[in-house]
Amino acid sequence: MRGKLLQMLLEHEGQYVSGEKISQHLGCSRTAVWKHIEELRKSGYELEAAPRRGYRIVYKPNTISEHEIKAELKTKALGQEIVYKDSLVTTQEVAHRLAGEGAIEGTVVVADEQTGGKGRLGREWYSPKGSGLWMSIILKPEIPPQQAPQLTLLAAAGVVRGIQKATGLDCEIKWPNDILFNGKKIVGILTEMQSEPDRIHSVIVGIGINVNQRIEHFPEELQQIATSLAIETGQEVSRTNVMKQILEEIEGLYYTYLKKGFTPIKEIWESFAVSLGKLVRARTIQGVIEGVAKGITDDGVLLLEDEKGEVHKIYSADIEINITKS
Ligand code: BT5
Repeated sequence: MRGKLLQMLLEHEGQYVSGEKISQHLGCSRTAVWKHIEELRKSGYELEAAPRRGYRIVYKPNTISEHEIKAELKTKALGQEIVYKDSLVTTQEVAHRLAGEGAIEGTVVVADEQTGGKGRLGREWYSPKGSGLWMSIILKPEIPPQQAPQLTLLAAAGVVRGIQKATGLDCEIKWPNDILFNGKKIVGILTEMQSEPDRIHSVIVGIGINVNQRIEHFPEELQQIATSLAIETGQEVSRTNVMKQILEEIEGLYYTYLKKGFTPIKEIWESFAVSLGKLVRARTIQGVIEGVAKGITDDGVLLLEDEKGEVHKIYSADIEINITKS
């Protein structure tokens, strides 16, 4: 009920909506409407009430509101189903469970805080309360499992575009999954899948975005390497808007991908890639390889050309840029 009321007020943002219209829409009494308005006020919304004119929103708190997002989101699938929780261990786990239970494609799990946010290879993702965007998108593409890494690159390109729209910041991508601003990590992406050898059940694209943290809010070990949208823009950023823009951009790229394949996505990705053409150091499980990043293959594999002109295919690694030859 409260959600429906909020959605109605948001759809008429800036205008008054009469108590009568609201009570008709919600199918409840005017007194019940007033009670729901009070509840919205308690959760941080500022609502103006004018005699004979009705109610209107004058201030929205910087929370992640599924109703706010849905009122503004222009997508067919992504985010049309949103599962929001104040706190989760990790949104990935919940998304995996929901995908297994038949959640529709595009379902997004989002939390205000993660107590056990996951990075790659068992690493931790720092996900404090109230300042970031921690979300997992469920996709069900009909592609062979070996092509799933392409979706990490697709998501990264969508995130860069979404951040550009929401804040004007031009971020860069460091292969495969880091999004950087001025060399500092602002977003991390973790793609996991549920599959059989020849068929994908679902791909869970986990995206963690530092939105409103200040530098002193990061643990010491991250202060030199991490940043947030608020630090870089110098102002508080609406998490709802960032989420909306990113979901719209990823969906646009995803439909292009399903129709035309990876080539157009690859071109967009390459236009944001920071490492291409540079001497980089790749730390893989097999060892360290240094070389010039030549590009990525159609499977999203990084190509490194070493001093001897030999080209190495890098499937998974951590990349260091701006290195001096060792
Ligand atoms: C990643 O791993 O960058 C993937 C992060 C994915 C997080 C999202 S949030 C929603 C969803 N639910 C989850 O539980 N996870 C996903 P990786 O490339 O392994 O980078 C991890 C490393 O980044 C850590 O070892 C730290 O050095 C650094 N790091 C941790 N938290 C960070 C933060 N908030 N901002 C910047 N860097 C961070």
